[in-house]
Amino acid sequence: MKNFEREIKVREDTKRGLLAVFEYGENCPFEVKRTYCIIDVPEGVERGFHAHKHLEQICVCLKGSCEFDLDDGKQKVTLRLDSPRKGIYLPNAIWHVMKNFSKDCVLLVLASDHYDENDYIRDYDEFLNFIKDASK
Ligand code: T46
Repeated sequence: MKNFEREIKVREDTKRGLLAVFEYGENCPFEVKRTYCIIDVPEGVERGFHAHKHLEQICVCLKGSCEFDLDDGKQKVTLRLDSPRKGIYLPNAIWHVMKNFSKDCVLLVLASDHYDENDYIRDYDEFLNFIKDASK
């Protein structure tokens, strides 16, 4: 299983607070074409349930916490995000579910490309076939 966890570069002092940096070639392996935020997720709601054909993303909880179930078709892992110092690098072809959002969770996502619904695989069996075809 790949290592999805990434350390986010922060500049912090007690007088002025924290500044988190995402920099292409440093801690972000792609040029960012889109960013979006997920906030105010009601208790118990789970999101995701898809994989991307090509898209790469970095996910960071700027506030609060949430968990990611990650599945590469062979192995599964659950990672918790609870600090702006920690990120998840989400490459393509990883089935992901986001869950256990805290009430105050602000999830920031940096994406390598524009929004394209055709890049989503929203059916798990289709995802497994995609993985199989990609490894041929
Ligand atoms: C992902 C995880 C981590 C847009 O119109 N533009 C956008 O940039 C995005 C991200 C979504 N949308 C639309 C598509 C849906 O009608 O917003 C609606 C909600 O999207 P979705 O149900 O895909 O949201 P999540 O939270 O399940 O997944 C999101 C991203 O869509 C996805 O790429 O990897 O966060």
